[in-house]
Amino acid sequence: MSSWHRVDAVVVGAGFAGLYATHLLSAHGLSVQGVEAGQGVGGTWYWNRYPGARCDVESLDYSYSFDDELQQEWDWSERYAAQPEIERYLNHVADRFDLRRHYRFATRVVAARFDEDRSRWQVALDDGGEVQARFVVMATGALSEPKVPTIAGLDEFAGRVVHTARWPDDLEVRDRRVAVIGTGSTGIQLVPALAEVAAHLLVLQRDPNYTIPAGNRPLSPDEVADVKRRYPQLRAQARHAANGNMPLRSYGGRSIFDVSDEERERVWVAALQEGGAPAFTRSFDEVMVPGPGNDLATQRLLQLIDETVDDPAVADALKPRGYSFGCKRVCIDTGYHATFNRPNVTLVDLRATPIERFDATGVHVGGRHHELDVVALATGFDAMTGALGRIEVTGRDGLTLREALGDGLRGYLGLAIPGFPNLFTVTGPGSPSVLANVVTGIEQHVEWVAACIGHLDDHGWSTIEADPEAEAAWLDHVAHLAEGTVFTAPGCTSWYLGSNIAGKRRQFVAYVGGLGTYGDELQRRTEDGYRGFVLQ
Ligand code: N01
Repeated sequence: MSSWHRVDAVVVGAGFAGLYATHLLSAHGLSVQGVEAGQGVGGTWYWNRYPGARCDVESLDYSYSFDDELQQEWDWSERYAAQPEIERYLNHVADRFDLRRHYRFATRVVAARFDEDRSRWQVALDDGGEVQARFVVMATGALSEPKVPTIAGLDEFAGRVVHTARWPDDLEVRDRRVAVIGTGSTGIQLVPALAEVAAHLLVLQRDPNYTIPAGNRPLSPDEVADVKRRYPQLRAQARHAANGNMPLRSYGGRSIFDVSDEERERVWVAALQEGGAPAFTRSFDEVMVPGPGNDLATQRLLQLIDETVDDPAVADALKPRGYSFGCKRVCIDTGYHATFNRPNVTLVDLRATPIERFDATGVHVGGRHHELDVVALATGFDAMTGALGRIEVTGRDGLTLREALGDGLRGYLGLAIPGFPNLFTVTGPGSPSVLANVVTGIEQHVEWVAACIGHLDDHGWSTIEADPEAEAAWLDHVAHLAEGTVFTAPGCTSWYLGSNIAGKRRQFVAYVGGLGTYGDELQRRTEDGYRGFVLQ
């Protein structure tokens, strides 16, 4: 690449958000330079290649809606697609819309500086290349910056240590002695898959999680055809739904206190058999509302552990304590608790016996030494702001994004941060993002960004920037909506609240009011002359 390469827009990332942004902006006649750290497209679905990786939104729903031919021609094989299938899908999308030609792969954006005189971003790449662009679209993902904990002696361990979000293709786990640290959504998927092949699996668990059976299964040709026939209507409904999902099934709509204990149990047995989060979370109106209904749901999921796990002491150790169902992101699983009945799986409750230290050959914990070949860190992410803070972004008056973020969240509508003109965040902090079907949220944001750029051009504006007062009011509104919900209940800690990262302020990351309501709000503010933004 020549020293200065000029384009209209730089798009950072080639996941669902980056690919669609690149497609739509170039379809609108803009020149686009995409930059992606991975060797290929996929984003989350490129990096998270660990055994068992699978989406928890149904595949017919967790896919682009912007092109009807695309959704008609692609056939998903399972109710919940596994990582290789989603990666294949995104490769298909990249080929179909000829998106690779816009990208530099295996390249990172290391810095971006706003040149106030020219109203241009100067974007520096780690291969020495530099790009000058009017717009920067941060399609960097909410959960893309791995959290690697510091654990005594782990750097002395002579075997392989891998984070699940950087799982190497050449890692051999068959017939090996493997330890997993972390039992969130990732660990809960990884553990059953590893147990099938490893000689021995040691699960090092700090906080256990509540989990609901996924009920994954092959999709029948009839149900695929039925959804494809109804796609236009279902996708439109998803855009207005609180969770951004298509109404593939109907749930609940009644109070848990209007039914007998027997009826409640009948509904929950059916929900757990059907599988998937919504069947349970939406079975009754109060399941996800702090109080007695949520308490009953919590008790039912604890009972499920007792029903599944043979050894009562192991069952007890697998039970979450001190927080209720719904506080952390709801996990869905395929045989997670039953895995602990296998003879080759050992659970260590780190709440009772913390890790003493690792050494060259394994780990000392609970007064025992366990020999290991592989340590898998399913320890999560520096969510929402981690990937943004990693890039040296400098906006107006030398303000850096890292300074602007400080110990918390920034962002107006999850789209823009004051002081950083013409820089957009896709599904950023304070938007529904991680609480909704993120593909629906991505389409909503990317389409807004493309229309916004069109508006600037049509009216001769050179920059758009979030107003600090509008941002502060929006973040207050986001925090206010989260108050009194299951996500912020007393005793609750989660990456949703930033509490997995030392030094982060406790602050809920997403807009709880629902994707449809958010979309209406966004539209009103846009039609009201881009209220809350400054156009120059
Ligand atoms: O990460 P997490 P994740 N010592 O932060 C433990 C999405 N996702 O990768 O809770 C010991 O939830 C930590 O313990 P504790 C989804 O949105 C989706 O699992 O801090 N343990 C916890 O158990 C999800 O919510 C899908 O006590 C340590 C775990 O590591 C999000 O990604 C699949 C530790 C981290 O759990 C993140 O999930 C996978 C330490 N020092 C992920 N540090 C699907 O679509 C951390 N832990 C299905």
